[in-house]
Amino acid sequence: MARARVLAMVLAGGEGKRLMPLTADRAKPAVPFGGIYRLIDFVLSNLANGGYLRIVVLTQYKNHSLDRHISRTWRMSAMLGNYVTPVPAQQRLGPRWFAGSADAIFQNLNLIQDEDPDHVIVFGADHIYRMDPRQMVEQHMESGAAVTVAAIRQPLSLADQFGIVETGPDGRQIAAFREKPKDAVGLADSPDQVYASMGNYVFETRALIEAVREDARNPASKHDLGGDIIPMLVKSGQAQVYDFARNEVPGSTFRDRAYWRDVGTLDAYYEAHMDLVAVEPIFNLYNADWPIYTGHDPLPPAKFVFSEDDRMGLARDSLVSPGVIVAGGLSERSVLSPNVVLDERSQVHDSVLMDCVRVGKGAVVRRAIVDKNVVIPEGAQIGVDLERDRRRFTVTRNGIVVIGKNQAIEP
Ligand code: ADQ
Repeated sequence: MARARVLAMVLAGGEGKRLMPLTADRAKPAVPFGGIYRLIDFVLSNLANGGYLRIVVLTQYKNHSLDRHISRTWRMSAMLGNYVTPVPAQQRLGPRWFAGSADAIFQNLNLIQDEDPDHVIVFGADHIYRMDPRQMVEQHMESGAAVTVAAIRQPLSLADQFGIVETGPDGRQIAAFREKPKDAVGLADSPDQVYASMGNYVFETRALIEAVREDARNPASKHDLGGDIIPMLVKSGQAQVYDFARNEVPGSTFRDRAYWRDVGTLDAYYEAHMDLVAVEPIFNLYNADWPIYTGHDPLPPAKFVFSEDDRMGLARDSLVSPGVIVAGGLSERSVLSPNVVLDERSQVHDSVLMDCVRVGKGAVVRRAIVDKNVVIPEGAQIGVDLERDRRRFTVTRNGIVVIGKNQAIEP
């Protein structure tokens, strides 16, 4: 039997309002993560490792850095017809942006028709996880469903952030699907949890085309996959669930098996970083059997300069990227992105520093996310007096201080 033809569409048009100020001038999938990655690298690596190498990335807001990253890093050999192509909202159907994710697909139906695949993978672009998508596609093909929705158990308290799945007696057929309900109830076998859609779908091509066309004709629709298309297919009994807990990725350890983080809020983004620096990482970047691909300028190795008088010049429980210079400073439980400099006697604890951040002499940074190019002046204190920080920076519900890209800080 010939191998099924599969096209992958990655939805990368999300605005990411809840990640402000990190999304002030970049699309959410382009937000840097883990020192050297961007959020979109995780889904693209999962697809590429699974052998799905025909990928269109649907972009929209502030797509400059996203487009640049994709065309630089994900430029794949055109041999064998492989590609990863960013497709910006082109307003082909009149002067309007995409209304929702279903509209983004509707406006790009020509791409599906050109490729003529049997199945279309539609994955979100802003989650941290490892997944072998082949296992989901296999289940989808065996079942003959119009759509298969990947799902994972999440805390009941987060139910209003997700599409919530209820399954029928066989545990596979989706009996009900509600997008971000305020009144969800827990699972029978685990009352504190719900079964949440991961925003990753596999569609039978004809069913997808028909569904988005029908949706486009409906003036009452918000043209959203989770809010409109999936409920429509559930109603007609054509939707199945894929249980992410069953997914097995080569090289995954017990702790990071079935790990999935929606980093839609600043606190979740911060916590996902702390999962990386945990001594026994909860999400393991060092799995060579399922690499996460990314790209960077050629940079020199990280350098540590010891300062004899106060025994600094080191990093503990930290991820340290190329180009970093720890010049007599100290990093603990932190992620240092390329070209970060920690000056003499500076201290960085439990923080995420993005490219080219410089921490001046004797400055202290605690529980903070510091975006690109920020210079922390000599002796400054960040995350020490939250009342003061609130007047000059963003401070999250969990007390994480967030400093936007290029923001100037008074000495
Ligand atoms: P949300 O993430 O809130 O919930 P949405 O804002 O539509 O839904 O984003 C889904 C994906 O589509 C994201 O990757 C986003 O970047 C992208 N996107 C959004 N609008 C787009 C557009 N117009 N063009 C291109 N891309 C666009 C979704 C599901 C829930 C599920 C969660 C899991 O709707 O059911 O539980 O994902 O995080």
